[in-house]
Amino acid sequence: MSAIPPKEGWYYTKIAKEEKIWIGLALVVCLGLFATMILWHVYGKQNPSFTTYKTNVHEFNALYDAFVEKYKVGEEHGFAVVKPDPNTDVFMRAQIWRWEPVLILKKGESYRFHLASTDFLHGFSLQPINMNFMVYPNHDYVLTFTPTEAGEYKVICNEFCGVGHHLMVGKIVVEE
Ligand SMILES: [Cu+2]
Repeated sequence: MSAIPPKEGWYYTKIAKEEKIWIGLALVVCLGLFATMILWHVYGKQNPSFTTYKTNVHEFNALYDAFVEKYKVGEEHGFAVVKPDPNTDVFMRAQIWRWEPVLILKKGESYRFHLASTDFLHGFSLQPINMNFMVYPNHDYVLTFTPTEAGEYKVICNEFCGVGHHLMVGKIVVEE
């Protein structure tokens, strides 16, 4: 409750001309930003479209395990190194505090990526090209992905997820 109540009927007083101009300008800026959001999604390169499916930890882990078993070529620092065939489904799992597996992909080939978290909210951030996706638990984010440059890429988590957040670094290698 206010110690200085406004005058009775203040709500129905007319808006001053200057205030109307400000409201108009603010509306134009809002609509401009809204249009930019759509244009950025279509023409920007950081947030391509993806499809999201409902899943659960059990279901995703089963798909993930089958994927790793089928295409595993080695191990590195306790991570499975997986080299999937082009034009296949690729699974990447986020959990405290790791992105797995280490992926080896072929330049110019297309892959259907599945991203999911099995515990908390994580952020998939592919560096240094700066592609970013939110990864929620119980959701499978599917995007078709064609690496266009060979090299070694880092996958870092860009959503703070606890004490080991800074250690959550995965690896994708793109071969010629
Ligand atoms: Cu994190």
